[in-house]
Amino acid sequence: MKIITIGLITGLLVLTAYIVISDVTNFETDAERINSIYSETEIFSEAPYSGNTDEKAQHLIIIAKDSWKPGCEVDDLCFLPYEKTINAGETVLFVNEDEFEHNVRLRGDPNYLHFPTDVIRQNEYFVYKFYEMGEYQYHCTLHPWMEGVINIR
Ligand SMILES: [Cu+2]
Repeated sequence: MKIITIGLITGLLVLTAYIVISDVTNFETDAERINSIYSETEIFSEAPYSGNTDEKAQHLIIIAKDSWKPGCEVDDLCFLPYEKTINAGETVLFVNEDEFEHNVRLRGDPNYLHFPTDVIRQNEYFVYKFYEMGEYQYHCTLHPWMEGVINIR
């Protein structure tokens, strides 16, 4: 009985440690990915006329590969991650890892994240700074199944 209890406690500790470490790793991966997007200038470039800030991005949203095909919405995998919560005044980098062009527009609002005529081509990115609190539902008008949410708190 004692051995089983010790075994269970050890198992729980290992599991907790794994969850904590993988969380931290994910966070670092996000920041590292932003850095590599900025530094790999032979691959990634800033989309012309997009974004609203020259500041460095703090958060990352990826326009997923093959999101031009219907189906990514089934598991909310068109924009990665589908939902993100950030603080007011923070910046988000949107990068297109799909081979087709996309846009990112706010839903049900004349506001936009970038100009309607503007598109983000493969490996292009733009940075947007969110000032006002609220829930921002956005989508791609070229592929209406592509949806995502940003919560500003
Ligand atoms: Cu699209």
